[in-house]
Amino acid sequence: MTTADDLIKFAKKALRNKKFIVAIQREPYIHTETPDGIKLQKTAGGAHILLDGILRQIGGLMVAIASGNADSQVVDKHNRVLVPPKEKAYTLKRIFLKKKELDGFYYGFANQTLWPLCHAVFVKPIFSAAWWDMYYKVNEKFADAIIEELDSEEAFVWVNDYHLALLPKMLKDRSSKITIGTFWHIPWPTHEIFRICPWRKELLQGLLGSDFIGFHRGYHVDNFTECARRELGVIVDNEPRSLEYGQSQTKLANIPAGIDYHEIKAKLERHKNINRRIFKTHYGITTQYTVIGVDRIDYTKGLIERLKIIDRFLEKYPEFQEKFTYLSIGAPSRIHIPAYKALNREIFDLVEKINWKYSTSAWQPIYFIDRVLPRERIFEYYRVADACLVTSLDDGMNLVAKEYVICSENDKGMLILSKFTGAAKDLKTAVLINPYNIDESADAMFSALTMPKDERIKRNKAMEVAIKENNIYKWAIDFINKTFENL
Ligand code: GDG
Repeated sequence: MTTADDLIKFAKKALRNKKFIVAIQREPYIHTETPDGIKLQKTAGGAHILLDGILRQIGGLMVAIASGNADSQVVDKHNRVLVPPKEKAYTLKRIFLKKKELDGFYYGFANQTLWPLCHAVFVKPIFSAAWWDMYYKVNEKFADAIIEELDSEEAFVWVNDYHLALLPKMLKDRSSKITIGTFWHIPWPTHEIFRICPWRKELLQGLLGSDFIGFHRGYHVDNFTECARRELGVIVDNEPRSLEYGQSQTKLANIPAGIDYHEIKAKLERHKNINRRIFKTHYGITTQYTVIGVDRIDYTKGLIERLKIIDRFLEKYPEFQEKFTYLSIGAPSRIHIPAYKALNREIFDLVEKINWKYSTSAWQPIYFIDRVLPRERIFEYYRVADACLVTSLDDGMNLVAKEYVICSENDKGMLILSKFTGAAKDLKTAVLINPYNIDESADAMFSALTMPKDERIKRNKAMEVAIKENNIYKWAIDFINKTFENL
């Protein structure tokens, strides 16, 4: 199994004489004003938490957008601050955006154009020239911030995700001393979908500034290749996959992201006395079965379908009424976007409807907690929940699925996982569902909750081995290796 030490040793060798820079939209630490002074908070979420874990091990620089209301008060004149406060393991360089820039770049182009364009969930992307201009401008700000940090030395820049598709080319155009690896954390659509985007060529050209582009799954690699071939006429080499475009060569591969197995296990060790009473203490839940869901509140996560599955499950298996609770931890996300506002309302209405349909004076089937909880708390809930429901309609990977498997006890928990997550390819022994098929998914929930202990242990062990082997450190090593291969 690959460890943090392996990554440190590997990075020291591979990145010798090179500055390590991570470019990512979201910062993992924010500074906020409180009555007791400025406090530091860790933000919730996916990709930036993975990259924080890596930077804490090997050091370097992270460039990200400032989002805390006291962020500007703690940075130096180059907008830098050392994080985390005790370890001071790496430098966080913040980019400060005006509201108009954030609106166009983040709430506009990134999350109302690219996000729905890349996820097959039938939400129409919105194309706005004003948003595109802001997206371009903010990508340039990232390029400026990175170039400002470079002197004569060479650098390796790890670009993250759909917010920064133009950055690789912008960097390559300005410096020949930068090697760029880009990881695209969300799906890449088929050409039939991608071709509707007015800026499709610019997006592809931007990304092809990378020496390497990583995706979670092979079909994302294939879709990207097909888009680049049909839009830009790139020459495709398949062994290994690389695209030749003008003078540039970009390698592509799928490198499914892992999680920090050790960090989570160590955190759990400190909470090993937790038992099911935690649900009673925190929410008054006393039922025999508790099923958990943990997500950003996003239409890609299939939250409406999930509620319908629970409704159908209680209808079809009435013996579970009063014995079953679904606890949903839903972190509010992108709340300024109309589609997300509507989703929140729809969830609220459906929860109320289902609770009204089944509840008795002593029981309600659904608890929906719409706020961000501390990470440790989520791990405690994972540990004791009887099942975890992941119902994404399309998802690059889904880290929650992996976290749940390693936190839950092998003989008790069971993951019910949408086939449409990248994680489903790594966690083949989960109970796999098509979340659009409500009836079958309700049956799957029944079989997960009533599964014989032996089978449960066997399935969980197989998943645990896969997660342990393909952990975050292996992912990072593979990513860096692929970027420098044949250079
Ligand atoms: C993108 C891609 C890909 C959730 N609620 C709270 C909280 N979380 C944490 C979970 C998990 C993370 O957020 C969510 O990760 P996902 O992978 O499920 O989803 P996205 O945010 O959509 O991430 C995705 C990922 O990038 C990485 O490549 O897997 O496909 O869409 O870690 O535990 N954390 C805390 N409080 C909460 O309330 N602290």
